[in-house]
Amino acid sequence: MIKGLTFLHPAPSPAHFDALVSFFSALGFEPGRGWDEPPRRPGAASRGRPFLAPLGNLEIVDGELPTLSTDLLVEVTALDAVHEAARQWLEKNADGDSARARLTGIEDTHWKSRLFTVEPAPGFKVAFWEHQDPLRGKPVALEGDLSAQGMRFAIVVARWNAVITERLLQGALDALLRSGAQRNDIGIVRVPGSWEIPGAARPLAESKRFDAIVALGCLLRGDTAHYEAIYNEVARGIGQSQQETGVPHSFGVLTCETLEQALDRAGLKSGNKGFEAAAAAIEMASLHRKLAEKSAAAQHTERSA
Ligand code: DLZ
Repeated sequence: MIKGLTFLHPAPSPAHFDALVSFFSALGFEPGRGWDEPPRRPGAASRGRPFLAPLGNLEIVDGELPTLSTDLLVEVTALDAVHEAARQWLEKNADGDSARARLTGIEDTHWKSRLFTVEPAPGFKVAFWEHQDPLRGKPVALEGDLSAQGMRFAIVVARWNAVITERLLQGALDALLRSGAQRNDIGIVRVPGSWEIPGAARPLAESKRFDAIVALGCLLRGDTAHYEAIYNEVARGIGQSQQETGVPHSFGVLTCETLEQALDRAGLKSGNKGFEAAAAAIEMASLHRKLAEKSAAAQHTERSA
């Protein structure tokens, strides 16, 4: 089974290597697992730094090639932002005239795309391009996006283990506000403990005033008698409220062995699960809107047929 393509670029000098690693990092490539080999003969140490792309393809061309003299073609979304990142990188890493000469403007191609080329290290040219149709080559799938503009959310947060749940709440608010929700469109409801979350989430969902509900709590196994029973009931209650009201509910109830683990998941080492729960709520609210629009359009077509 074919797994991927690797394009090897031998850097002619350590400075060239460092420049290219810095350039591709600055442009947002995901770094892969690098390697450093000790010398097998004097002076012959080697190192590699892979940069990953979600897709790659090997293109065999017959006939006239697109008029490009670059070593690598990188397809991107948001070409203007990539161009700006390349400009800034050159500004920092090359002197004025050379920086300008090593970056072209964005131009239209004859293959329905826009493209620019950049030379991050002398002799190595990369072309970045974006197709005019952003959906080209994308599998057709309906999915929610992460804009919360014009949406209303209710956050139900348990007071038990408040040192954790307040951090989850801050993470959730951060995600909602950064995604375009207005502060007045976010309701916060506090309940004594996780056990009570479904009891508040359900009437909030039934009110149909909110596009999604975010549930936040923290159960610590060591400190919680009947931990499994409480957890199961909270999960069941939130799930049931979601299924029976049709309003998306996201699950931001931590279940941890220790306080330290919970702290890690509330903004220290392992992200902030409140932020993640709010992001999931936004995506599902957006998906619900799209599904509703789709079904309204289908009904309209049926009626007029
Ligand atoms: C009672 C209790 C215990 C022991 N542990 C937790 C916990 O770790 N996390 C949590 O959110 N709530 C806990 N609670 C409180 C219950 O969820 C509930 O609020 C009380 O039993 C009152 O009904």
